[in-house]
Amino acid sequence: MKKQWWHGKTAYQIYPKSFCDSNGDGIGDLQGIISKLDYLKELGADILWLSPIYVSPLADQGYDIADYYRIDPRFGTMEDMDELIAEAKKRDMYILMDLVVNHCSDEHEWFKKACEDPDGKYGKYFYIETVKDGKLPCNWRSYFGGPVWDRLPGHEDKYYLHVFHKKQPDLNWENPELREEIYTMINWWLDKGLAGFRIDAIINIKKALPFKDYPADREDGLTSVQNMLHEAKGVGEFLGEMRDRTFLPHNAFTVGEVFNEKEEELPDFIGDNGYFSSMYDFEENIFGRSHQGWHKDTPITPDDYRNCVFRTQKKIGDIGFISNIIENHDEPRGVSRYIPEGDADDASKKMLATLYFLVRGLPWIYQGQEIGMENAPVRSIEEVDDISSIDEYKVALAAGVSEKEALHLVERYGRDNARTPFQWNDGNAAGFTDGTPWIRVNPNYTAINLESQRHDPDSVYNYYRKLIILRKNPLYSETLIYGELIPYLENEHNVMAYFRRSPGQTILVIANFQKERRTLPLPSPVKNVLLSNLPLEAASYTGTAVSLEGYQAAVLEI
Ligand code: TEU
Ligand code: CA
Repeated sequence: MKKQWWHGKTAYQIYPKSFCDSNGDGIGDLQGIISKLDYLKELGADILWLSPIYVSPLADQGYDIADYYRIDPRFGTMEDMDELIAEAKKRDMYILMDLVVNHCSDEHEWFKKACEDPDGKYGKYFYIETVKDGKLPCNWRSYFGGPVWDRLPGHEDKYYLHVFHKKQPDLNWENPELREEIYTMINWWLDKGLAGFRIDAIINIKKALPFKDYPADREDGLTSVQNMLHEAKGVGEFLGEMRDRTFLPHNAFTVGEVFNEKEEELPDFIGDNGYFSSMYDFEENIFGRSHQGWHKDTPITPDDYRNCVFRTQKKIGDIGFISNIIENHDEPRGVSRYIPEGDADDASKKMLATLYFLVRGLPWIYQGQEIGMENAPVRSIEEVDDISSIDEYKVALAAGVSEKEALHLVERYGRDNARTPFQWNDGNAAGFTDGTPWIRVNPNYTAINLESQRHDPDSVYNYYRKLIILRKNPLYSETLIYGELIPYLENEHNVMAYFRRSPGQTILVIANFQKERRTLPLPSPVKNVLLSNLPLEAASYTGTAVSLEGYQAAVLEI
């Protein structure tokens, strides 16, 4: 694998709507982000990905774009965007935007024109089918519930495809004219100085055609889109064309949101000449998921988490550089998901940080993760914003789950968990806004906020800073960035440990992933303790073993 400029960086995801509100309207915005660039620099973030801020009706919080060339006034202006790019550059930071091109908004000009003339130029930008006797072209289920077909506004017998929300009509990538529109837009943004993109839901752009039913996987007679994706062939033709027409000529950094990739295609996706620079590891995220819905999901244990991480590491090997996360704007907070219920505290949060941050690949921090933000309680479905959660809540109730349990599922898995405002301090709305926040603030903001951690050397925040500094430390960076990852004690219950090995240097990352203390064997004496989330006295590690407190992690040069 060729070395790249970004391999030693730290990446950070900003969900603009919930990051920092600069004008008191309760919605995070670009000027808010600009005002926090020095904070992000202090943390050690280098690459910043912004979730969508384009013009949008926000049916799916901006992942439904109505104008790819304009910033939504709620978030600011194009001048603000240019200022952010310029200010980031001054700080040696890189800005990525979200490339959402599997679909646009039903309020996009293209879709409006398609409704006027379904058989014309713009009708061909979408999948529009004539439906006779009410039989839909296929029985796929939208990711957000219900059929993927809705009637085309103004037409009785025409339906359009949307694998996501009905306000997100799928763009027809089989149409070269549509693809040209996309490439022009991408180049326009890259010419403005963007460092690249995070690429949304991109595996969905290639459908298995012609449309056909797959065996129903629920009582509703519908089937998960993923059953179709397994059969879809040729996505690489589109991805390779997009890379060659846009990313490559700009030497852009790109990271794909890829689910359902085929293992044999990994070199094509993230190899040295891959479609993307990187892609996210979602093994931990999809673990235990059921097509039946959240009420049938299997919660993940520490051993499951470890096995998922190692499965990805084994799969990727030296093919490319995977992007590692514990959460994002679609997922619950990592510390609430991967640490056994009731055990999330500063020590265990730092342990989890150590484990994911030092595996091979590009480490990503999602806004608020660096201060240990947790899932938020849900009192009623009325206070839930996430369309995915609302659908899953209904599915659970329909399956006979009690309302209390259905709400608990939303607390456990809902996307609002990652979208409650960043907790800057213990003031009004956690310092996120001087106004009324668009979404409820996690009531634990008085205990978990940046201000209370920033100057505390033992805080979760400063532990993340130590991790970032360690990974960039020239004494260890070659090993921590490029060193081979070799699992250690991988069948030991509630242990996660791995070597990072480069010629002449071996670093052991070892964690006791449970409350009870334990002593674990060491393969050779400790030369240096590089980091630990709890005090690690010399007496606790001899040549043959190391004693670890509950949820203690240690990074040891051996
Ligand atoms: O998510 C793509 C995706 O895989 C979704 O099916 C995801 O599993 C779902 O959102 C979980 O509820 C991307 C974006 O990250 C997400 O925020 C958008 O809602 C979605 O695409 C549509 O753009
Ligand atoms: Ca605002």
